[in-house]
Amino acid sequence: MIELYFWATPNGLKPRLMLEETGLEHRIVPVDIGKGEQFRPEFLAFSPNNRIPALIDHAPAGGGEPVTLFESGALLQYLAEKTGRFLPTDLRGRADVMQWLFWQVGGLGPMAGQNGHFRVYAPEPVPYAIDRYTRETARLYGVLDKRLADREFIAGDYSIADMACYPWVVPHTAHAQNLDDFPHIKRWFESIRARPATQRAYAGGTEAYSSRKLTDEARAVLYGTPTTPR
Ligand SMILES: N[C@@H](CCC(=O)N[C@@H](CS)C(=O)NCC(=O)O)C(=O)O
Repeated sequence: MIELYFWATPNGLKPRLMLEETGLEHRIVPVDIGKGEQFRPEFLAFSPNNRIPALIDHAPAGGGEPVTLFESGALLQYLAEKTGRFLPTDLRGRADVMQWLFWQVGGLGPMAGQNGHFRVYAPEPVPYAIDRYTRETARLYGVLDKRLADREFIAGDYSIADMACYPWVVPHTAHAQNLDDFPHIKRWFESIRARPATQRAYAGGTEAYSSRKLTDEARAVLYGTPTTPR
């Protein structure tokens, strides 16, 4: 049995997609990051970066102690290796998927994340930051669009690279990106959105596990204003 420590954010939804695609038996453990549950000692004991998603596999391959993991890219890779799915085993195919997985966790995720932060959550408008992260998000969309121009998915068949990127393209409107400007992303996005596993992940992922409105308390918890109870 796998426990996924989850909140319905783009990073949380990456392993959720993978669990739905593979059908691995799992249990969702909510971590309300708006309430500061990511700072609970029992969570920090295996997820020391105080962020979701994280995972505990109580039945790892070969037996033994449970495996604990944090960082969404590491979760996706682990689940792919556990199931033998969505990550090729040949040298070139695997390297291709892994470079795009790293591109997402090191680029698209953080840049789109800052884009969203300065647009939605910053306590005061910072035009330079909004401009900087909007342009950087657009640049990365351009890279992805070019990549998808002559292939169905990012690297070979549908893979963990696609599952890493998709949840960060879902909020494209909030990040001031128009998919009409990126026709290859648009086609890829629609095809992933139509997958039954994607439908299940989002149907079961966004209502019960999201902070509907960011309260001052949640803002303080998440962004470390002086009232943060750390
Ligand atoms: N690099 C991490 C980023 C994870 C991350 O930023 N998680 C956010 C939600 S999307 C979080 O848990 N934030 C809580 C906090 O900042 O305290 C990953 O890919 O897993």
